[in-house]
Amino acid sequence: MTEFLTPSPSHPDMVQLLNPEGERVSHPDYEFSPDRPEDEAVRGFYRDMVLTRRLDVEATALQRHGELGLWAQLLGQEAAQIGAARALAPQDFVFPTYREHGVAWCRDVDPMQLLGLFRGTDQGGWDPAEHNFGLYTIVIGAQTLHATGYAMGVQMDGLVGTGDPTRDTAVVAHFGDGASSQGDVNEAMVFAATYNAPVVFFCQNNQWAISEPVDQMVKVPLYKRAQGFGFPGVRVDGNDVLATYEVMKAALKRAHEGGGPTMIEAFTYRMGAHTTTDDPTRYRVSDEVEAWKLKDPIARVEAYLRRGGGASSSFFSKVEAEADELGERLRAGIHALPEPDPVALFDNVYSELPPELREQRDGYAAYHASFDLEGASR
Ligand SMILES: Cc1ncc(C[n+]2csc(CCOP(=O)(O)OP(=O)(O)O)c2C)c(N)n1
Repeated sequence: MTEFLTPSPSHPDMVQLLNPEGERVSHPDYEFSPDRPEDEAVRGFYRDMVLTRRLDVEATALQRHGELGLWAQLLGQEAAQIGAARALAPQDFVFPTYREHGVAWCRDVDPMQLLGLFRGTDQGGWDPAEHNFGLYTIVIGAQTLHATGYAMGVQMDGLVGTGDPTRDTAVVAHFGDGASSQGDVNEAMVFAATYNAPVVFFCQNNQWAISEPVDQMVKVPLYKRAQGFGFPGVRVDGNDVLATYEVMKAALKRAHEGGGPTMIEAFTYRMGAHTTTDDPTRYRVSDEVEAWKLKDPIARVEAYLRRGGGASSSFFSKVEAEADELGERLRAGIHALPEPDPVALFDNVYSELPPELREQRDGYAAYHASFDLEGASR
């Protein structure tokens, strides 16, 4: 890969506040200043990341046992997501892609609802208005347009630049490095820039769009794209939860105050497969994965807390016990979910199904019923 796509940890263009060894480092423009005592905030981040990883590991195992149709792992991207989500104000609204399990966690979406979606028992079971968290989007990049439109609406409702921190509202669009090649993303950025919309474009550059490496798609660093649209772009170490939190906080503040859009490129790595249907050993070398393991987002926070005495060993055991409980809850909960109804695919799209789709639905229902008949006649 070319140098500009693989910044060194000390690269001035990449904001980092906690290095892979778990040591605090300084940056001229960003300082870690959480809204709680520092150690308490870091312990909170650690807990969020460990529980999110456990959800991911359990869901992956459940898919392997045939309990889920598919799972999109977030392994390695916990810091990018938790840092970004914990910086949000309650009234901010998030438009996710399909891998934002850490953001869902921070927005209080019950993990069982994520499992229901990937099991096919519902088509996105949470109420976006209740959580200020949209439904997962599989069509890559589509949600960036929704986010920009929503942000323009927020602006028209007078919820930007009021000076009231409980009212000023920002909107976040999550997307990946691959999605940045989509027309939708570029259109969303043009509109956001021209209307000065309060939107943060949060790109998790996890280096791969399924089997396509980022340097096959991108000829300038992603964060520099923003400049072309006329708003700031920042690259942050996406495996550093402290830095991600601060960079996101600054971008949200700018949006709240009426400063307009920002693009954040969280430089991270997808340590697992694209989804459970993918085999990454066919297109990437294990050396790369091993190198990124040394930058594990959770290990560096643990090292920091242990070294500096920010957490006792009983804290770590408590979080581990909580993760075990979560695992048990998910494994038990999956059996309580109903069998997916394949024909439900046609529900909730039109209030009245057009004749052509009704025909398709009936044909599909008859096809499924034929299996039951075969079974019965055996
Ligand atoms: C419009 C559209 N084109 C193609 C696909 C197939 N597809 C699914 S995921 C993906 C790659 C996405 O990569 P990236 O944006 O980097 O996100 P990541 O999965 O790495 O988080 C593609 C091409 C799709 N879902 N939607």
